[in-house]
Amino acid sequence: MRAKVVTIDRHIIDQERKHPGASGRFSALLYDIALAAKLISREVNKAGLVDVLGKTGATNVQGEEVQKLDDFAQEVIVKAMDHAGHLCCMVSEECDDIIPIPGKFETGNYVLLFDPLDGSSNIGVNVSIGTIFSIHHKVSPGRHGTLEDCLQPGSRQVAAGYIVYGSSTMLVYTTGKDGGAHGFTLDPSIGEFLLSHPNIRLPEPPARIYSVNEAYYPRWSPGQQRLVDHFRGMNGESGGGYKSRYIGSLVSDFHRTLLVGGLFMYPLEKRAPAGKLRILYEAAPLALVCEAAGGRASDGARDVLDIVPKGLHDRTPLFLGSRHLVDLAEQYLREGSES
Ligand code: P6P
Repeated sequence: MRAKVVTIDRHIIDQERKHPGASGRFSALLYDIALAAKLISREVNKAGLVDVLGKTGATNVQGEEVQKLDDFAQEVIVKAMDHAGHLCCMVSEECDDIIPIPGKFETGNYVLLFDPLDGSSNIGVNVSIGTIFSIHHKVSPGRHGTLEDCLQPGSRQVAAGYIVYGSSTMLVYTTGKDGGAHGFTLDPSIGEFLLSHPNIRLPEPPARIYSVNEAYYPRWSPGQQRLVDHFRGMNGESGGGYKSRYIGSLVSDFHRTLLVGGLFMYPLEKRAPAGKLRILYEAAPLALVCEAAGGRASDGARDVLDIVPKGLHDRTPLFLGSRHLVDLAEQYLREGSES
């Protein structure tokens, strides 16, 4: 029997109906994110055809060269989200400080935190890239968002998700553990995100895949080295039989992990003592999606969702994926620190 066609708008309305008294503001916020995703997808998918490649010469807070598509994605999201009255402020990887809602627009009770185009160094070589978003409730008094509204633990997110611009454009979102994680594939011929992956669950048993940049092996902790030795089946370790898959684009590496299982790692290392990936708009939103799909997300010692960041661009080590593999990583790191 043919599966029914469910657009993301229909899905959001159905989800909203499960929350009597919902204002509809939150649903409208998700529609606007889907709209921004369609606009970014259109540009990303023709990047090689028009002069959108190349660098603007500017650098962002991370000191990374900003590619023109980064600028475009940043601008699309801000302009799609700043005037609808849902938000009290925004936070972006591309901006040092909080992005306020212009005084001429109505403000709302949500905070949007996002990485407009993660993995942008891959744009020029046609490797999949992505947008990551996180939504919190406003907690401070007054109309405008403050640091207090932004620096919240990931466990308080009301929704989170990502868009991966790959062989197809997919949007995956969750409204938290009980809401499940759902994937929508963009049909560019009608400009609609259609439900293609309802209730995503990390498979058990997971694929025997570990994902990490092994070039940093010499700079890892002893526990991290022994963990990867285990996956490689070295030194008579009981492990082995794993494959290594590392794209170097967080959204792509996570999306594969979410669909087939395995373990994605970006551990700390001597040159990145706090890790590389940012808490608010990378680790925490992907952690919410991962946990909603039955997986786990850790910084190597504790749940990512419990971390309370001190700064907008704070970083964390990240272990994301199949529950028992994240547990195993914590075990090796704990034993490594005790030896
Ligand atoms: P490395 C891309 O620049 C990014 O922020 C993530 O998308 C990706 O997971 C990571 O950096 C790759 O970092 O050090 O392995 O090149």
